[in-house]
Amino acid sequence: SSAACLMLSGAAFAADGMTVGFSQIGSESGWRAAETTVTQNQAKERGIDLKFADAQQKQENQIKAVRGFIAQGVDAILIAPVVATGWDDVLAEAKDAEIPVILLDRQIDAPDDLYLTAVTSDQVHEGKVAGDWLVKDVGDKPCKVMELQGTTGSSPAINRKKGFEEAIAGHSNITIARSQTGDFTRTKGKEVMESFIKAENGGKDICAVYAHNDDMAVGAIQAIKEAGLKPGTDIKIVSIDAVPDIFLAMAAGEANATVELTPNMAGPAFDALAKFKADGTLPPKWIQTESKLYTQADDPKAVYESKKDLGY
Ligand code: GZL
Repeated sequence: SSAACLMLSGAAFAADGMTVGFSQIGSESGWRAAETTVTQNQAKERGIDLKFADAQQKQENQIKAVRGFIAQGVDAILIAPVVATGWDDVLAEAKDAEIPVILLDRQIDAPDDLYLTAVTSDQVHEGKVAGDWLVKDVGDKPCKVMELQGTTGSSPAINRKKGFEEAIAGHSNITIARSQTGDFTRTKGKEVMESFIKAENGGKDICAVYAHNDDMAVGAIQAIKEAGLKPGTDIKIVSIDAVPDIFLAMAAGEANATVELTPNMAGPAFDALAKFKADGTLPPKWIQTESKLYTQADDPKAVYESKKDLGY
């Protein structure tokens, strides 16, 4: 009917010609770089003019960027919030300006009327999947785990820790003996792992590494090898993101498991935005993306090939 096609064209129209500001955290990890690439491609495909701002990991730069987007009068704002707190004021300013805000890949502690929706994975579940894999792998053998946490105060760091601890709670033979932030980067992940190795009898007392993202796991793998130990066999490696390089490590027997995080948060975000702009439909406050466990049994070489050109 004409109403229906008006509606459809309305939806399409709402996406075309929109200007959207995107406050991105930075490029701390391969996954983050892929999210940026995918978001830019999704915007292009939809005729959206994307204004991109890189915050170099600083919340104050994100807040500045959002204020700039409000001043420009953009149609909508995407934010990947580096930490979970401190957003209420700037989001209230966006609300007053009637500019919808969508959160990508991380949640915040703020009233949910301050944003249209949050497109994220279930980060507690990710930690649980990682922990469940280790529980199955070690059985009732004593296992000292080194935890490399994500950025302090970020929702993934808080939630992935929570989920992993839930998984190992009923297994007293598995303990998190040391836990420190590696800020989601390879460099810091390697540095922190070097200190853990020094503190744990040259690494001989370490059974496993749980890294909140693959980039820190890759750094830890380098540190383990430089200490003369075999990652993947002497020390098991489990992490999250499923970036291409973790599959290279798996194919070499140097990593054991990862939980996939799609870099395409923008697709669902732009769909929700187009509908909201077209007919005022309010999306759910949380649009959840899938999580999938990959291990060495999942043809890591083929998975690497399928992911290597996606912008990581
Ligand atoms: C999680 C996302 C995390 C990735 C890291 O949703 O915010 O940030 O797991 C990235 O690789 O740094």
